Amino acid sequence: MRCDRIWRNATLATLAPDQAGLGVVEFGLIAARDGRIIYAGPLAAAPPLDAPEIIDCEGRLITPGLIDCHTHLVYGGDRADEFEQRLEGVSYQEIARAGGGILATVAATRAADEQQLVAAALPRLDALLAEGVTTIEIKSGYGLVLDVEMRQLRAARALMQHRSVRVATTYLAAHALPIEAGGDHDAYMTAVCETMLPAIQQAGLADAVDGFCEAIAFSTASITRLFAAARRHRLPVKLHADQFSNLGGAALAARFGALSADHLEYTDDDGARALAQAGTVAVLLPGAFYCTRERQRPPIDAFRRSGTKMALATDCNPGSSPLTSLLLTMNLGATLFGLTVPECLAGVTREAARALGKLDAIGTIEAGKYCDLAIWNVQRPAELVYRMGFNPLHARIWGGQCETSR
Ligand code: DI6
Ligand code: FE
Repeated sequence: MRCDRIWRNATLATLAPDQAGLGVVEFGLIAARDGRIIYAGPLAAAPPLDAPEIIDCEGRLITPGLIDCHTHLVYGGDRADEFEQRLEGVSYQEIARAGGGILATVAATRAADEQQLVAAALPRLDALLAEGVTTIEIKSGYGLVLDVEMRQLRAARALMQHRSVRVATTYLAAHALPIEAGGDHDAYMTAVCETMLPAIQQAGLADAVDGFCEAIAFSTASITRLFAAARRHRLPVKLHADQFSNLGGAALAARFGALSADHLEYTDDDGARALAQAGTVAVLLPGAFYCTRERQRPPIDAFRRSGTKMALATDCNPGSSPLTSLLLTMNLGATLFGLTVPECLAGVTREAARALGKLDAIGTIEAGKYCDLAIWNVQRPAELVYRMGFNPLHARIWGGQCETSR
């Protein structure tokens, strides 16, 4: 069989769903053609293969390329000043109620043009890519008016012209109520459902729609209107749910067959069961938990009991999670939430792909999928989770193309 490139002499963590645990293959081999995997498995079981380039991995570990399935990577300004206020004892919610928080970033984002948004996002993206990320989800939500929301989404898509990365965009329609709405959530939601969402869908700028269901943001009634509009326009939904209180966000997301419900610190057993039944992925965001010094942990045991799939993401945003490391995110997931090593690794690969509705194309090392890989200078998968602030990436492979080894 002809192919473009072969990686041999590697330990594979394929994450294939039909294999136990991480799907580890010793003495493994991966062959790629036209950007896709055509064989992945034991050397001994490989068909005859013929490639112009054969790479000896010298026993290194290969995982699927990492996927960050929840970020707000594109925004203007920063919120280091609020970080200092929080150190003085002011809470994240107090800052938001006083007109800071998300609205501070909205002002800075509105003041930036598309090029400036791209330029500001690139160093954050590069930090993620340096750790083997090959796909990233990016939300809007810091414009809150049509032209700026579109600008953010276009900037997110433009990142694909600058770097070899797959970007999934999400229209975060209900993030915060803009000041000019004068406190009228209903009128704002009417503008979203009747004007903004249809225009963004028409322009093909969003792969999904998201909202922030919380006392400091939008009620379940508002989110229900948003999700109904998304359904009319055939866009899948996701939800920031149950982060600071239990408004029943998980159950609401499940009712609409959401791709994911994210945060979930205050989700109860019923919410967990609803997610499992709907096949909605629980996206856990330990960076936000850590930065807001939350005490209530998401109900991991209830998720395990109900069979809810769990993903892990950075939530990279300027306020509650200025985090640009998926390796550290795995460590936080293990240490703060008690996730196991296989749960952490599945959370940034297979389950993250599922949370984006892209499991057919990415997230595991299986024939037919894009050849997006991370090659690591480690022997055991646990080494990717237990360290803090250490990056053992050897090479990042995107669409079958090698990037320079370090
Ligand atoms: N994701 C969000 O959208 C908000 N919280 C979270 O975890 C906050 C974003 C922000 O503070 O800018
Ligand atoms: Fe978020």
